[in-house]
Amino acid sequence: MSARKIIIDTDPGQDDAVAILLALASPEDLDLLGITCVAGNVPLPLTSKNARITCEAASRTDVPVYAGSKAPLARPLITAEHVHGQTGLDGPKLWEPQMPLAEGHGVDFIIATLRAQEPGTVTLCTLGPLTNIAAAFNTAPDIIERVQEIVMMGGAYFEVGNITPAAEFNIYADPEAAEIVFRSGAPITVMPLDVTHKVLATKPRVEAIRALNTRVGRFTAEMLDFFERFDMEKYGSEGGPLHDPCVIAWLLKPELFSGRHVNVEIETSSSLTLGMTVADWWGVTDRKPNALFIGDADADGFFTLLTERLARL
Ligand SMILES: [Ca+2]
Repeated sequence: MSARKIIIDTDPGQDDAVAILLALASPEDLDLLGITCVAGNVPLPLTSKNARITCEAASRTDVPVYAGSKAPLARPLITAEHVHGQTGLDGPKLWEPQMPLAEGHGVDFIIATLRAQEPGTVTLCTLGPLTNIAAAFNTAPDIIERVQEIVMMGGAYFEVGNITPAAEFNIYADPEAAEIVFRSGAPITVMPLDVTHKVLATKPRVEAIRALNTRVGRFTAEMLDFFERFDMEKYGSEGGPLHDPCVIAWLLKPELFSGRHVNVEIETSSSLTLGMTVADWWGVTDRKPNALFIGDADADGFFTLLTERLARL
């Protein structure tokens, strides 16, 4: 089987960077056509810089990195420096990337790629707010049916929220974009907080990555050293949740995960619950399922996969 073609849409973010590295470490499984950046964890100039730093850390400057949307569709930008640090990638010593941004807008790259490739052969991996994907669907509705699948980190049901009591950051940051994507009809797999909060970068797991004793191993461990502080203080958990790499791990080893096909609607108006992913987990409505909503993961299997793959870089 040939490698599955993917575009990673992202707002790095330490966990985004780990997801990108995992994809770059898996060329026989995943053909990374390009990376499109969006404002999210930090503003666009930083996310588009951090994506290039990550590619350079893996010596993969051949992957085109595009800047995309600098603000949500209909709202002011909110960011999460309180989680990720001022750079978005706090932890390792960072450098000014040498590789330039690819020319053109990330949204145009998504549209052009979906039109150029055979229908049903490109998967969109979304690791940040859904602004770029919704903008592409709005501008070029013909591409929606050409999408093989959207695999996203976003939302929550049992874990409810992390940026507000009711909402997960990626959905809350651009709920109108999320609504467009969930109503698009494209096949969607969701990695909500319900699963990512089970995939914790505990000390022994981080030390196993550091012990690879490679540039990528040290870079990753130093990011995770910083990243875990916030969640350990906030939740008292054993380590930071590796949200975004779940998206890539699912493409590599879906047997590590389990979930349900359910209906997911996005709250876009209530000030109290804005950005909530209203997932019909218990099937109490007759609303049509529109997403595979993941609920559980084999965390040890996930970290074994991640560590083995990072060792290749
Ligand atoms: Ca992210």
